[in-house]
Amino acid sequence: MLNAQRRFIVHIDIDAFFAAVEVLLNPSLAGKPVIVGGLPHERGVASTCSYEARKFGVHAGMSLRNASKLCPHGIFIRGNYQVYQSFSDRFFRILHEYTPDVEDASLDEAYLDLTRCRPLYPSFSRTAREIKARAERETGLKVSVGVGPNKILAKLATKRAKPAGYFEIEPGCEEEFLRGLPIDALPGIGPKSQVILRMLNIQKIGDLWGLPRTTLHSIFGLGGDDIYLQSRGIDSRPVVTSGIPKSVSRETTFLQDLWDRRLLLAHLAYLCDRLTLALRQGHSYAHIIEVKARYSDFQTEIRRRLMITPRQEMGDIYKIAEELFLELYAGSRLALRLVGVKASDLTRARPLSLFEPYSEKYERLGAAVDRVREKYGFGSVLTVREKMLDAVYPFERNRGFVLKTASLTK
Ligand code: DCP
Ligand code: CA
Repeated sequence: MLNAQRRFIVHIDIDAFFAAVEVLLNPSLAGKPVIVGGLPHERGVASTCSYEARKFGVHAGMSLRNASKLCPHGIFIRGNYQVYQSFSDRFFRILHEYTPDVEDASLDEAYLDLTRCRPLYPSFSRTAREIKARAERETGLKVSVGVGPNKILAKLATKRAKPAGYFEIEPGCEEEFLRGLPIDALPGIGPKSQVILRMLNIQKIGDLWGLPRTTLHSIFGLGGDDIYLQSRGIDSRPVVTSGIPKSVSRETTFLQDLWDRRLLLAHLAYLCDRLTLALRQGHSYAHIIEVKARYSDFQTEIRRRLMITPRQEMGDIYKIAEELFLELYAGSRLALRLVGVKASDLTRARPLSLFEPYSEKYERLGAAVDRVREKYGFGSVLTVREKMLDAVYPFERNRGFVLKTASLTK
């Protein structure tokens, strides 16, 4: 019966992520030692580096100065987080097509639990290989994939698979797989514990199996129990899908306080556009839309609307935001210094309404807009209203308008 309960966990991780993106964007870097994080003379550390640079001993977290000593001919790049984020988004979007049970362990690393999807996939192994192939084809980056019956074994399998490989721990092969690995492969064994274990002449995971749980417990306390379980490849942690955020908001302060209604609405439209992009990315719909305005005297006012039918579509959300804004702004004698829009009471449920037949039309439209933007940049699809901002803000092809509050153009 053990096999019936055996889970099929896939761990997937992009190789040399930031560096690989830089190589993809500038193919002349291929095969060269690339170090991302800053220029050689700058303070700070390397975020990562290509495998070619690793041969010189460079690694993530090393100071740029040391990295440039070890690898004087390395190509140093400051890096662009926003670009990496967009590759990460694309990566996760692909993974979510295979199962809802996706845990994002970091920007470039995920666990997938395919167990629930048995009816969809006659061969889990084939599916896991297909996920790898698709992620590589559609991001242009190399990934490594490890497969096992739980998270720890899947992650260790990925380590074995690197670079660019696939490694699956077959049922019954767990012991053989673990036996020869060094103890520092286990995430639960910190540097201090390693020193103690080495003094006991324990180098390999297999060497740990000779120690009774009570012994490990008496040396390391609760950590010892964990080492006992980890060394045997026992891990019952579920794959945890990231929770839906409580709300998403976008706001901006203006370069100068504003009176002009049309220009204020242009800002509002642009913020709604950014907001609905986030909703689509999070596969969420909002039950509450809220508009915030701050006057030149710093007084802040908020208007909100509850919708029984949750919304995600730009046109709908802008219309509501505009109504709320005009209500709020009507008769104001003061200029505004900030405007913002917030979506809350988020849900992943597909909206159903008694009065309007549910249609996927808007979702398809949103997805089409996203595809165009992915290719040609956020600014490639803007409404006439949003385009008014052209006169006010610098425009970047990928990011769209660069508003005053930079983080909000994310
Ligand atoms: N990162 C960072 N600072 C660190 C470690 C990592 O900014 N100290 C960033 C840069 C990496 C990305 O996170 O590209 C992913 O981290 P990984 O540990 O997965 O390392 P890489 O993807 O670079 O290499 P590997 O092939 O070993 O996974
Ligand atoms: Ca990685």
